[in-house]
Amino acid sequence: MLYPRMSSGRMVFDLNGIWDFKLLEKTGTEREHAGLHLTGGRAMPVPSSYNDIYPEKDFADHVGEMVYQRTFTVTESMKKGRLVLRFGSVTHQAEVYLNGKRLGEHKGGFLPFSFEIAEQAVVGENLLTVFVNNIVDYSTLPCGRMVTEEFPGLEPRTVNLPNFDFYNYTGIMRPVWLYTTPVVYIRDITVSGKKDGSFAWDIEVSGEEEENAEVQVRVLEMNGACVYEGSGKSGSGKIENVKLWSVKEPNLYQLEVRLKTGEAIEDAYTETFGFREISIENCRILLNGEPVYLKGFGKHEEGGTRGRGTDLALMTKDLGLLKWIHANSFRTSHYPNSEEMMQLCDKMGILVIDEAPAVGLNTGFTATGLLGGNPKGTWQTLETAQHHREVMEDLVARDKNHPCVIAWSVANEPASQEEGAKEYFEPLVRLTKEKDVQHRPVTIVTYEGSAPDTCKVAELCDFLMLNRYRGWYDTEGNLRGAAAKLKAELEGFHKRCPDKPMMLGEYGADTIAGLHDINARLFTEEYQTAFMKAYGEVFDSLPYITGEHVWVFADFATAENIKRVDGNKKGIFTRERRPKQAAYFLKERWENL
Ligand code: GCB
Repeated sequence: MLYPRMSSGRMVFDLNGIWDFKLLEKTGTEREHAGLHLTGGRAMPVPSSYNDIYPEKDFADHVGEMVYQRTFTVTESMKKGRLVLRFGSVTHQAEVYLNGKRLGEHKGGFLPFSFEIAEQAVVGENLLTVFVNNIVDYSTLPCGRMVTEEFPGLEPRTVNLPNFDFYNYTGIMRPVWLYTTPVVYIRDITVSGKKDGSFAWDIEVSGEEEENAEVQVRVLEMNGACVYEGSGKSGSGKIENVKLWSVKEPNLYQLEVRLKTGEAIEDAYTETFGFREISIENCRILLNGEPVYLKGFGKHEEGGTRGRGTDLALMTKDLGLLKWIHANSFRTSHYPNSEEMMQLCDKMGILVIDEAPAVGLNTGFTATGLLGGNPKGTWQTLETAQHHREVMEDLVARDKNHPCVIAWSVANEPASQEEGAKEYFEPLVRLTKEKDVQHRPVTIVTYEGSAPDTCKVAELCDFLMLNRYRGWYDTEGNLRGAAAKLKAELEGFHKRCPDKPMMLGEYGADTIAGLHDINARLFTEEYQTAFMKAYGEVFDSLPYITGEHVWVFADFATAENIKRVDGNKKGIFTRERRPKQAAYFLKERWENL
């Protein structure tokens, strides 16, 4: 799905700003009032998570539905071609109405969706109403559970328990746009470049008389110089002396696409891409033929007040800090990040492991600890398979052209040791590879419960990504023992899959900024540094380790839980992006790696 951009064939209108907002007491209600102006609504910024905008706890932690509303104006000329209403993401489900008429719905909180509205929109003022639902259950991604809470003397009530620790931020969290295209238009562009300068494009054209439309393409350097001209809906070419995209020199190119019927230019769109190759050979991930050791983090897209709402300043600052600490990569844990973030990573030379919002796929486990198992089994209980397929397709469709994306992560910490895991993931891995013309490596990030002799998915992965918390959730305070356990597990996986690159996807210790001790005690900055050092020594002793992603880039908000002191504090930076002591240790380690 193309990002909304202005061109000679397209206009883009910004629907961000202050909307009207109200929580709904009951889900599925108020639809009959969708065509009326909200009364008693509160001001709500878009894009933003709604939760931290006002001070009341019940407001922030509301489970169920809420309604967002605004008006916008449409002119006669905007209705001449296609008029598209596009949401960057609405978390987790949206049902959209225009002037009281239902346009449709979308499930899944971290990918874009759109509606064609030229027919429903009127010239003049239009009323847009969006019902948003934040419930996570065994059919959604991420997963959660509905449980009935019972206390003496109180009416039972249903509560929603996410199966993940990050706070369940909700709302219209990414930009909303209205854009126009001609009736015959560029529906999609796929473009990729290789390290020898060759490249291929594939343009999907839709609309009236699409068979008569001709496509012209040009490849431009970022300074605007044209280095290639060609034509056809699909084709390939080669550029001499191509400047490759890399971490140090993230050179980008643009594919300018023009759609003509007869002499008239109908539609035009310019897509950014890069020339680079990702491959795997002898336990190594190669970027442009050279081994690359991945240094970086699992990273949430969040901060104070705006929650997970798109914030260009914060995103750019985060990537600046990644460069400062000599990281070269991160994983978009545990959901696709915004399109703007992917654009920034292309520009700044950051390698991205692009993760689906598939976290919590483990019915025997919750964010607060073991549930005591589920006799039926995770893969016999979850109803996510079809939705997971749609999400993988949409994720690849959205991010396929980004040179920064070097791999796909299909899920984080599923019940990969349970019977049925292989059968669940095999078709998903296959589908992801089929949909990606670059055939990027695919992984499934696994947890401690999935050991070298029990994991059912290791062979499905192109590289292994393991999350380990030895020295924190077990062996706590005992880094000597933790390092020994870690090393034995890594050796076990290497023995099982001797040709696969292996990296840590998470390891970390909660650390209260400013808490110090003469000895490296739990929760102190000294312990976090000692923890990073102990893990680093293990990695350095095993030549087949191909990367280290620390958990986590910055402290982040979680649901309330006695294991979390005002959120998850495993950040190497605080939530305000100030470095903890371990940041200086990692900066030095990574500079020299
Ligand atoms: C994990 C999860 C991550 C949590 C982390 C923790 O294994 O993948 O989402 O935040 O552990 O700190 O417990």
